[in-house]
Amino acid sequence: MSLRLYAFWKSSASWRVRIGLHLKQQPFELVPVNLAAGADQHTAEHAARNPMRQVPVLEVSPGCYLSQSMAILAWLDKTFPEPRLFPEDPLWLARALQLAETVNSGIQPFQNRSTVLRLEAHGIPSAPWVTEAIVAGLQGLEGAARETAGEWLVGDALSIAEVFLIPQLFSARGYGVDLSPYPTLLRIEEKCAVLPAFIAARPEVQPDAL
Ligand SMILES: N[C@@H](CCC(=O)N[C@@H](CS)C(=O)NCC(=O)O)C(=O)O
Repeated sequence: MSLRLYAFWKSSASWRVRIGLHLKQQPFELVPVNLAAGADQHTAEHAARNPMRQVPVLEVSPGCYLSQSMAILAWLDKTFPEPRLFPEDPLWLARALQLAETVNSGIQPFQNRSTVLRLEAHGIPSAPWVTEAIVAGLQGLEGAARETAGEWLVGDALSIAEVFLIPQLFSARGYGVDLSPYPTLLRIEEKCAVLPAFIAARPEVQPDAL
């Protein structure tokens, strides 16, 4: 199967999918979509792949495009079951989704480039607003993780919770957020940092890194 990933090196949602692909050891062709200077996400070609004009998009067969990192990761997990990222047990699955969704719907949309541009178009300085949203989200995430974590964020197995956590911590640092109040999240980040799949997915080693 030949997979093609449309992504931007700095995009946290693209980063999640890169982690998933590397964990599943699936080779893929990377097609950079420059969200910054080129605003490539707004071209007609990209809008045809994803009407939301966002990355990531995974082309799973010629002309068959998946968007939304959670949906892409769910497809990957069903298609390439090892290592499992969506726990089988209903309660553990709900816990993993709870943590991943805290990032996906509770933090990242507030820091997204289009949100920042919209705030600024309305004359609202974006940085303090985004930072507040990140801090509130990380507090929620740390609180939940203290309940669910074992060796990893959800019990003793790596899951989508880590896949969503790692890019979010990087974005938080970009906004100068103090991460010391989140020891559980930092402990897990340290464990992920030495795994080859997480290393290969880092933004600075992507071919389109500026
Ligand atoms: N929930 C979506 C979020 C996708 C998203 O927000 N992508 C950002 C980059 S991280 C994007 O493409 N932004 C384009 C823009 O803001 O113009 C997912 O998980 O895939």
